[in-house]
Amino acid sequence: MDTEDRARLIRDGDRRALARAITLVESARPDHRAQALDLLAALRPGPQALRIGLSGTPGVGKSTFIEAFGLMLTAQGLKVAVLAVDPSSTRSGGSILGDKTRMERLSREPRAFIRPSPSQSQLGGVARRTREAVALCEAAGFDVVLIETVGVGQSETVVAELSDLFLLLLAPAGGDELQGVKRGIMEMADLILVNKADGDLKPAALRTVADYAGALQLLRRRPQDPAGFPRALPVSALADEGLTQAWEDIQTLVAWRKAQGHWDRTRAAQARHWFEEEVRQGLLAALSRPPHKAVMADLGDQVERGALTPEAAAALMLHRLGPAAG
Ligand SMILES: Nc1nc2c(ncn2[C@@H]2O[C@H](COP(=O)(O)OP(=O)(O)O)[C@@H](O)[C@H]2O)c(=O)[nH]1
Ligand SMILES: [Mg+2]
Repeated sequence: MDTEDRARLIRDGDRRALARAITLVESARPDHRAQALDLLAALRPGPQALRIGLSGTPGVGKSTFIEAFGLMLTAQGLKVAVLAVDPSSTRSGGSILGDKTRMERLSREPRAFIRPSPSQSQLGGVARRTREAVALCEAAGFDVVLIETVGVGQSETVVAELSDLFLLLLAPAGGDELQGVKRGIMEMADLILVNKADGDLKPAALRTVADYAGALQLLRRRPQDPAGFPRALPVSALADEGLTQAWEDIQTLVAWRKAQGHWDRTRAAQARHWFEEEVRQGLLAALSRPPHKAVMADLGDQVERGALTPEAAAALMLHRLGPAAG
């Protein structure tokens, strides 16, 4: 099948074609890579989805939230795609696969598309391919793309670079501590959702919301926020409570950011970021492929023998990569 056929099927919303295209962008084979680049280029410019990043530690209720939130959106007639950046997927064998059965109702919904995390060992690799999967979902006309990640520190930063909006899902705290959420992660959040605000946990959830609301006020004001944001609110994914409020807040933020030009500026800065990241990763990959791999090995040997200093050998290598690089 050629690029134009693939692109047309994806634009028409053919789910099989979309799934196959995501497999294509995840492939490391050079011929697949070339086809993937052609396809991504053929699909631009296209419609934009609202890309929502969602992070939280295991057990906080991400899958339950995505199912409830996704069903709320599809019930409104919106098309929702769910992707995952899961740095542990190689170890766990792809946890969202298990989640797909957990998100059973959403996966049966014709307006929803759920894609398990690609199995790659490197967070950087997973993230780059996920970014391309997001682009494919946008081209396929999804209104909302939810990008889930397990909170392990680094992956939130990556997901934030993929998203228009970043949601942090937390559980009610037992004591008065802020659950060890790192300041850097709090600073990325647009909405902090304290989940499990139901039953016995409700009072603790409301206290936690108040704690985080206070903590958010102490953070430096960000230019991309209207008054009152970022904010914390209680939700219950299980009881389907607070989700409408969360969606309203999201829409308020989006409308404001679009009107103020932040939306376009952020997307432009993200595009630049991913361009630079691709180049960095490409250079790194080139070092472990012919012809550079052998030169690296040879120079390394010389450094070991003391025939060259590390810095002199590095200068030689960089000069080989391109006279300006050194
Ligand atoms: N009480 C309560 N339990 C919840 C809620 N959301 C999720 N859970 C439960 O928390 C556990 C972990 O949920 P899951 O969605 O798998 O969390 P994930 O690991 O973040 O994807 C499950 O037993 C859920 O039933 C909620 O809103 N209220
Ligand atoms: Mg889960």
